[in-house]
Amino acid sequence: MYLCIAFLIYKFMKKLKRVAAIHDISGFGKCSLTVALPIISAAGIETTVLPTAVLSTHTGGFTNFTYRDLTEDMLPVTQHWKSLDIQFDAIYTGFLGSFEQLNLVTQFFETFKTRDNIILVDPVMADNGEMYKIFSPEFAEGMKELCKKADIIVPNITEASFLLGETYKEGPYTQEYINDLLKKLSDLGPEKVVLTGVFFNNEELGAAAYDATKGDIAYAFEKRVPGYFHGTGDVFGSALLSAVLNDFSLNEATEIAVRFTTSAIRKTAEAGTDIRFGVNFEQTIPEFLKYLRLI
Ligand code: PXL
Repeated sequence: MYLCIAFLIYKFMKKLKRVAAIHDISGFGKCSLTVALPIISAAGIETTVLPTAVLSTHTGGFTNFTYRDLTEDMLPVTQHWKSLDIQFDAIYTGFLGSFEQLNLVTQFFETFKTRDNIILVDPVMADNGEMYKIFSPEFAEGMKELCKKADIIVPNITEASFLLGETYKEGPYTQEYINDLLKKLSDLGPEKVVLTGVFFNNEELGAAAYDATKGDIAYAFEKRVPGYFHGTGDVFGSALLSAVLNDFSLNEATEIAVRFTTSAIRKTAEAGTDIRFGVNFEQTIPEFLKYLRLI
């Protein structure tokens, strides 16, 4: 009898999954780890962090920021975690500051990748047709190598163009153009590609998802909120991964991530917050948990 009850409790209790999040910490201006850690944790997933650098602010629109590079710590952290036999259900990488960090992340993948876990790479390096100031165009080649090792990648259209060595095109886009980008990105290696910043008209903005295992392409849109907001790619990536690890399909996860990110952007725009400060994802978390059917 007791054994039976114990078995039922075990069967219906959800296993606590664990993510390794490899990004920088930008102290002010919500992005990277200050976004990934709270969002993924709120979604009921343990979030282990490997900080790649500590900055006073992110690099988008601020000047004179401090930058403490943590490259030297990355291999010892990897080795320590390996010695503890820690396992991860997903590895999530974002902003990486150098070729050396790309190599160290590759070693992290080789150390912790299993048949069952997921590698999600957000190739953070560019937006609005341009590389971020601190990166050279050659960096895109290194990021492309990292993307080849991922199961899921989440580039924006500028990053997709750099990864494919193509000229960036301004939107609105056609479905043919987006589908072609998705397939070419997947041909690099990842089975799943979610492209952000997709729009077919000026009223709506969203993402497109391609799952090569199913040959399936889906789009998710919300009403566009005018303006450019920092850190939204990290909010999107964290939400997408949270939904995938809560057993939603890629298409459902994309829809959840688009709704959550847009809602956070809308609140920020309504409050008139400086766009460099990041978006109000905090007060959007209750909504997010409803989308995830956790509450
Ligand atoms: O949100 C992407 C990001 C992450 N980390 C740092 C950044 C940026 C984008 O500018 O500067 C340090």
